[in-house]
Amino acid sequence: MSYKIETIHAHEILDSRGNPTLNVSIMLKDGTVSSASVPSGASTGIHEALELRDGDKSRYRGKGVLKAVKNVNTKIAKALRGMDVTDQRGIDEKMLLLDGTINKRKLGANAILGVSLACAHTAAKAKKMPLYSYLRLAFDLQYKKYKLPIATMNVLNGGAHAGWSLDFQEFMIVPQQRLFKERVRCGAEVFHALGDILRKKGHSTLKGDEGGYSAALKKNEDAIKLIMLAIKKAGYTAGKDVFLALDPAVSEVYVKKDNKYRLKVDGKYMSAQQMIKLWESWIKKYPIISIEDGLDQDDFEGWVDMTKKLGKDIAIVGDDLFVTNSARIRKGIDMGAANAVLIKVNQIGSLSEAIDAIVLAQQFKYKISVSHRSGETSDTTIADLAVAVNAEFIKTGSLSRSERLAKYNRLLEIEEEVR
Ligand code: 2PG
Ligand code: MG
Repeated sequence: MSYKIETIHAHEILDSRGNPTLNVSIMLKDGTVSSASVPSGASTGIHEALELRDGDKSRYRGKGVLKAVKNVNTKIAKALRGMDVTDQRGIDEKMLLLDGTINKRKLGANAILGVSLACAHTAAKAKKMPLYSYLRLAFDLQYKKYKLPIATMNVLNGGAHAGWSLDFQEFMIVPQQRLFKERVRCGAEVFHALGDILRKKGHSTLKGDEGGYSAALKKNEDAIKLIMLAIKKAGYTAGKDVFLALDPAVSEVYVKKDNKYRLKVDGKYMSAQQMIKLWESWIKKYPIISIEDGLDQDDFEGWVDMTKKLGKDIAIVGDDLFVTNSARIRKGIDMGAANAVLIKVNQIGSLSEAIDAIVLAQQFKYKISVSHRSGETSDTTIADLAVAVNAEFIKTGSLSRSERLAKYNRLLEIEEEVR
């Protein structure tokens, strides 16, 4: 059986926000074809790999990705033609060499990632394996069984994902039922109960980028209070059936010159110490099990302090802090910053590097949350990736919007297969 790559083809498609991104398909000599699409963030970390956009204001407000598409269809296609598609590491390494920069600015992390993901999909198909088990084979991952991740579901959107209706970006519910399908059901029921409550109180029930409600509330904390009500109204017990998780994404509200955080909704201007105190008080009041990006992306010292104070009780998740980058994760491990890592494949730009980041984090007992981006497509790779690496968590938005539900629905399918 030959797994030789015959053609690689990229083209522009649109993501869930109506901005261009890449779809890449790969065909093997034997005719096997599969494809993958690349996600895109809004509250991007400054240390992420470079997402190559055209900057030509006459198309898509400068957001076109024709340069990245061209890089795939010419340089990358030429370099990879004839390679064995199951040699995922060899393929990723070849692209990294071809690019030759630290942040993938030459070819674009979006171009490289599109090919990297499409290779995995095509290889899995050629081998007639589900992607989650193919990934274990491709990266020689030695986990014993398959377990479905716990989903952290973003039912109230704020920050850069919802026109700054709230300062903090993501208010998530974390259903803890035994089966994934029960967790999805619970999530959907709480989500709809929250809609009823918002409607009754005269708030908007329009949705933000990740499919959660985006009501403009008087205080950031009101979001949590309403979610607590919704959990009860849906017939569940907070702190038993359903817990809470936050991604305040505070790099977005950090003011460097003053070393402070501006909370417009609360009318406050806070130091790192005050932010930690705020999280501490919320953890005492509410069943919060995880806080992501609770301090700025470059404040490693602050993160160490926050981890010392809160890390025994909850997951302290580094997203913009780590950007799925093994060197930054290594620094965090050495210093004692955070105890969990958010994994976004497009932050680093290749599947191999994302897997390396996961394996490193797991060696040091950091928890893993595999994550979508706020700009998504119907691509479901992250669902399979979460299962492949035994991730504790997956973060893939609310219980609405097809691009979010595609991942939940894929996990429902996987559960049926592995149970
Ligand atoms: C985050 C993500 C995904 P974005 O901050 O964790 O929820 O947002 O993709 O906009 O960076
Ligand atoms: Mg985040």
